[in-house]
Amino acid sequence: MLKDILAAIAAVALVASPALAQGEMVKGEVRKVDKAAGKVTIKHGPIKKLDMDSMTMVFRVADPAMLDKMKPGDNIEFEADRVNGAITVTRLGKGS
Ligand SMILES: [Cu+2]
Repeated sequence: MLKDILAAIAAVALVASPALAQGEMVKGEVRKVDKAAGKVTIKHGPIKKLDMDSMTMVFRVADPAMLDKMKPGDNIEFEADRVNGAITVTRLGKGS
């Protein structure tokens, strides 16, 4: 019983720990939001894991609700990854 509780607490701590849960955060500026297509254009900084330099490009979003939190001109921090071959915003940082 106590062991189960400790295991549950450890699991929560693991998820909540930014150092472990967080991937590479990228800084960017929103240029265009296309809700109909589920896409956003971002002028982004370098993304090491995708071997990308700074550029302006179109991203898909993992969750359409993310588009409601972005508007042109916003400075955001986000995480991007390749999902089914498409470069996708997988997470928005705090304050985005
Ligand atoms: Cu890019």
